[in-house]
Amino acid sequence: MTRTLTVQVNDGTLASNASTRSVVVVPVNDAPVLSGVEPTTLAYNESSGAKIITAALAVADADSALLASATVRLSVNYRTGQDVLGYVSTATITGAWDVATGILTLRVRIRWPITASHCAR
Ligand SMILES: [Ca+2]
Repeated sequence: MTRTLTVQVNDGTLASNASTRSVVVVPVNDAPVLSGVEPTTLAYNESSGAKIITAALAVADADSALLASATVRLSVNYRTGQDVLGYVSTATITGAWDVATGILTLRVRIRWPITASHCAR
């Protein structure tokens, strides 16, 4: 996006001519911003099946309305063989659960629009 700077001086009585210069601002790729995950503790009864982790997740990206990938990680007290993260499969989303690290990675064949409908379970 081009911006125009205008410079003008004044001697205390009269103003000079105005001189301008155009400035082309080259955008950079800003990181997406994640918000909305509920701050309250989620109660889960052992062996009670899948449970949605968040219904309020929001993502914003100043550069694009499309995402390429996401990760969900059991970051504290992950128990190998007991804890599992899953996702809702679609025609465009693939997922990989890494049992060793407790990380669910979601990737897309076609970048998907940013919505909260792809929450981990
Ligand atoms: Ca971006």
